[in-house]
Amino acid sequence: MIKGRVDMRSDTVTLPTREMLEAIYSADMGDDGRNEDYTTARLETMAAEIMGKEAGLFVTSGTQGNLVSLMGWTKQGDEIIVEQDSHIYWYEVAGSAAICGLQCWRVKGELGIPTAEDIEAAIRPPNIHFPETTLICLENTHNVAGGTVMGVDRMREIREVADRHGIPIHMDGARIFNASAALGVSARELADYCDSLTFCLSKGLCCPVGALVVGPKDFIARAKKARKMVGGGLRQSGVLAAAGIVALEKMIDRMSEDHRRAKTLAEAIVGIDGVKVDMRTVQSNMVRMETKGLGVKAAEFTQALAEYNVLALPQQEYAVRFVTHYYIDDEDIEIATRAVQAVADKLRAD
Ligand code: TLP
Repeated sequence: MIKGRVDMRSDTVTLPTREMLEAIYSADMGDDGRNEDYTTARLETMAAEIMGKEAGLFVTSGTQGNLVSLMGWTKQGDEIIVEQDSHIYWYEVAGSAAICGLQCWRVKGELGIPTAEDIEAAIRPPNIHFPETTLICLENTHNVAGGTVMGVDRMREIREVADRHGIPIHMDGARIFNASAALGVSARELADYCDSLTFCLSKGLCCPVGALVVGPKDFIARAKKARKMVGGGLRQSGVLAAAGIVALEKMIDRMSEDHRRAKTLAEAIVGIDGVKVDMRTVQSNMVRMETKGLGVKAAEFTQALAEYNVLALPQQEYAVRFVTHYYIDDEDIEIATRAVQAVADKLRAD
C-alpha cells in the first residue's frame, strides 16, 4: 500500500501478506493443464471441503468464476434470474449475453436481497414463446446495495423455490466470508443452499489474483472446459494458489474486524451535515454514502477527498463507497472521518 494513503476504494486493493509471499516462494509447481500443479489441486480440494462441495476450480477472477459457472449450467437462449443490481448484470461486460447467449431477468431486491416470491414469479412457465429459466443467481454479500447480507432463512426459502422448479442456484459469493462473519454462520452453511458458488481470494482475503468455483463434480468438469474455452487454462498456477492456501488458513477469521471498522466509519460520518448513509445497509465491510445533500456528484466528492489522501469509490452518480480491509486500521478510520468532515464543511461553505 502507498504509505500515508488511506485507500478504501475496494478490498481488491489489498496486497499479499508476507506469509503469502513466503508461501509463493516455496510453492510446489507443475503444469496445471496436465493436472501436475499440486498446489493448485490442494487449493481446489481445500475450497471444496470448506464449502462442503464435491469439487473446486481455481479461476483468475470473480468475473471468470461467474462466467464459467453460467457456461456450466446453461445453454444459449436460456434465461437466468439475477438481482436487479447484481454484479453479473452490471459489471461483467455482459459476458452472460455476449459469451453465454443468455438473457437476464432482473428481480428487484430490498437492499439488494430478493424475496423467494419474486424469484418464483420470474421463473418462466412452459410456453413455446418463452426462453427456459435454467439458473437462479444470488449475490452474498451484495456489492451495489452496500455489502448487504442475505440471511439463512431467505436462502432456505429461495432453495425451496429452486427445488420446486428443478432449477440450480449459483451464488456470486465474491465476499461470502464477509456474509458468513456478519451472520455468524459458516460459509459452508450458506453454500449448502446453493448448487455452485464463486468466491474471491483477491478481495478481503488479500491474495494478489484468483477466485474459486465450487460445486458438483460434473458441473466443475463443464466449468473447467468452459474456462479453457475462454482462455483461462492455467500452467504453474501454484504461484497464485500458494497465496490462496494461506488466505483460506489465515485470513477468513478476521472479517469481523473489517465490519467493526466499517460501522465505526458509518456512525461517525452519518452525523455530518449533508452526508447521508442508510445505516440499514452497513452490514459488512462497506459504507455507502450519498452526496446529494452536499450538492455534488460522487466523483466530485471523491476527488476532493483524495486531496486528503483518502480514496473512496464513486460507485454511482451520487453514491460513494468506502470499503474496509486488512490494510485499514483504527487510525485510518479516524483519518477518513476527518477528511469526510473537512470536504463536507468546504462544500457547504462554497
Ligand atoms: N467487484 C469489484 C469491482 O467490480 C467494482 C469491487 O471493487 O467491488 N462479484 C462481486 C459481488 C464483486 O464485487 C466483484 C468485484 C466480482 C464479482 C468480480 O470479481 P473480479 O474483480 O475478481 O473479477
